[in-house]
Amino acid sequence: MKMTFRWFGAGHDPVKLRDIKQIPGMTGVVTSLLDVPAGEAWPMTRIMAAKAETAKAGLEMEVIESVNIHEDIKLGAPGRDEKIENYITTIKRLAQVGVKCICYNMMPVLDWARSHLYYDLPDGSNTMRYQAEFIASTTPEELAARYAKESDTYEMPGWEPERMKNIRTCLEAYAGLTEDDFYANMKYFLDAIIPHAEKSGILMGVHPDDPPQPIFGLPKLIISRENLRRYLNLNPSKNNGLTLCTGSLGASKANDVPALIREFGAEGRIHFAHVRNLRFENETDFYESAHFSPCGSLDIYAIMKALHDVGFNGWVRPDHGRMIWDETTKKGRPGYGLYDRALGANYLLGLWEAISRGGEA
Ligand SMILES: [Mn+2]
Repeated sequence: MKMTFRWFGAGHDPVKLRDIKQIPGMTGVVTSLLDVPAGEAWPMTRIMAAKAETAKAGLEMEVIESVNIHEDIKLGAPGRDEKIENYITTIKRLAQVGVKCICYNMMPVLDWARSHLYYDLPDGSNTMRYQAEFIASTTPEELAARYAKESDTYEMPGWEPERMKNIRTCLEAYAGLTEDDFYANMKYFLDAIIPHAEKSGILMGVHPDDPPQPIFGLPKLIISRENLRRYLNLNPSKNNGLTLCTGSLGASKANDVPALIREFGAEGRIHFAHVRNLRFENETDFYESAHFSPCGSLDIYAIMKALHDVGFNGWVRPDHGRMIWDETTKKGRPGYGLYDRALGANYLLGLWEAISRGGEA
């Protein structure tokens, strides 16, 4: 298991590479080129610059999150072939600089959604929260405006003003799409890219939908054991695998996260893991808690034990954390402060060491 840390890139992240390097056990960053629009090939010069910058800080760049999928691909719209070709070009270029894993998602239109970005907890920290009733009573435009206002320093990936301009057209396009159509479009994409991922030695890890329930009438597919299985079966190559996100899958009470890890991990289909905790407030609502098991509703020990037992040797990153200490007054990227994720990483490493050395005198 390799511990990594998400870093949004110079100019896009208040967290410095040097600070990440100082976290014990940290091997590398999971980064992206946020400003390259979905559907375009990533420029080689930019990829090489990101690689050089992380290498200079003594960190690896083996995992990229995300290379986003253009809506034309998800919708099976005319123009998808060109975007798929560009995706293949990006895969090949990333492989050239030593990238080994690409995380992406198939969420329609919106990458993720929360009702609150900075929800105050009684201890003075703040965190992201999901309230189904709030989401149901608002519109994507209102939510985007709220995110922009609350988080005025950084654009939220998936909620960029540019994307919001076309939101109505996108929502309407999905209204005519059946679940079978959606899977057929995903298969078309996978069958095109996976042979190239195999040749390039790139492991593709689809991230589950977050949250695991339909919002704004959009279909949500990658949310359950059955659908994860269906997605993997679309293309049986081992390179077609999962980014196992405990917080996304765990936000549905129907999912037994350690059992999912044991099932898909034993088949070698989990390439990358996001580990975070959340606390349920009722059947659907939750806030993102500290990683330590007693702080939330997920059993993080059982999750790390399952990863260990299936011989997981991919990358882990602590997923979202709270804003704590002096970060509560600065508007960092919601979920992506330095401190709580650093604490989380070392908690996960501590569990891993104890599990690995279990039984030693
Ligand atoms: Mn995640």
